[in-house]
Amino acid sequence: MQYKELKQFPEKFLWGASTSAYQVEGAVAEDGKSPSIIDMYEHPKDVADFSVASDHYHRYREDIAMFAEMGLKAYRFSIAWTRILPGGTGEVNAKGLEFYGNLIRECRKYEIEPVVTMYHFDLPYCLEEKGGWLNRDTIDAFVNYAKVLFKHFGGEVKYWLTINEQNTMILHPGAIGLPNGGELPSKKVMYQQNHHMMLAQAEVMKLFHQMVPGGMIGPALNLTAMYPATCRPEDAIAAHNWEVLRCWNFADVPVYGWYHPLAWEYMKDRKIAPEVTNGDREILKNAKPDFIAMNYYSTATIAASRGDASDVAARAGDQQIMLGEQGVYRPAENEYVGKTQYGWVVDPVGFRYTLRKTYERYRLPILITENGIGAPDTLEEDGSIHDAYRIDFIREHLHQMKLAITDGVDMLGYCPWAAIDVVSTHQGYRKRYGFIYVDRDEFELKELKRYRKDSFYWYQNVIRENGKSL
Ligand code: BGP
Repeated sequence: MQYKELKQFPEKFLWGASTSAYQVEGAVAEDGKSPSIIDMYEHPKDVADFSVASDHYHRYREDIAMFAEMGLKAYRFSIAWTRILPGGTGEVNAKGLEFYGNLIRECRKYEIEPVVTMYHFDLPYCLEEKGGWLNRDTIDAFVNYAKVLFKHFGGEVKYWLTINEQNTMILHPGAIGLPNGGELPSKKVMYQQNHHMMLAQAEVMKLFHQMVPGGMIGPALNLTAMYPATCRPEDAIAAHNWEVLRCWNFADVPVYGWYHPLAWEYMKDRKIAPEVTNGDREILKNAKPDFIAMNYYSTATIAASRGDASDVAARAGDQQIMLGEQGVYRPAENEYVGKTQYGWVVDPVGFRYTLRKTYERYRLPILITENGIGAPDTLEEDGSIHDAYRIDFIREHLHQMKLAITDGVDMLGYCPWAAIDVVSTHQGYRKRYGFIYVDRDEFELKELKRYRKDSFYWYQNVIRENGKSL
């Protein structure tokens, strides 16, 4: 659709930026925090671990002052479950409450809306030892954790995200690492874990609406529209297969209260459907999100399966690299889009396409909770960082978002990845995303000084003019 005039961004649009606890905070063993599964990973030897990260735990005041200078209206961060409840459940750690209370108040001081992710990959390790998400007790533990958060912060935080990228955790378990020496669980096990996460999420959304009237809560999913590799009907079916299994199956459950019908049949056929206990359907039916949070990085292009082992790529993938599945789909190349140096497809038009599809399916407002480009930025001698590629990337995505708004998609805000440089799970500090540069190398911490990148000033201007000239 072409328009004579584009709509403008809404008045109260949440111009923000994101981080997650384990990637930004550091201080992994301070003030009573217990280890999470992330802390127990075997990291690739050439990648920094997360023990100091960007030292946000000690420097959040300085960081939030810079976010305020950039003009952020929202800051999306995650709370580390292991700081609040070091035992996973049970005793509350006052120091943990104090840290996030301070962080929230610091945001409020500058009229920055805190957007809180309750769980961003970092399950308490003590719960993992008891079976993690395969153990139904973890559902109760998550609900109990949520109760603590809503009680203490429900009055000060309006926007909440339940679980970050449940679809990445389930479909690309290796992409976020595994506990020490861990082996990849079977699909049957993964879909059972998924079911328990879904139940936990539903219970938490219901609880939230009782405890935080006027607040808004939703799942944060990694959504990626799929293109068929050609107009061959079999390619279109394969693209649909994978879009359903990778994306819609994870959003249908919180919104409609049950699995996507195609995904359910797929799981049953392969004997990987979860065991459903009496009462589970009720729990899923009785909860609803207020919005959909979307992490968008790329689209993917999909061809029909050949039905043999060649459908599955030999290399290990990450969350944006599609691997293929025999009898379901195989990944294909798309000559119309670019790629980052890490092989992630760059597709701003695909962003509009994904927004349209998501809104069409769910008719709920959408909050972008991640979008961005990873690159090895260079700190110049004069303290500048010329990240024109990041400005181009975000500008083009924002323009497409404006078109989506004009198409009629209800957008709440845009929180790209990342507010400040954070550790990338696979590439450490060699792959940066922030508007603010953190001066540290993979293993040399230096002074962790902060520098404003060119994109910092550019985004500041976008926010100042509420995206008018995009
Ligand atoms: C998303 C995760 C983020 C972040 C981002 C960039 O999937 O939710 O936590 O890691 O991807 O990923 P990477 O650092 O692997 O480039």
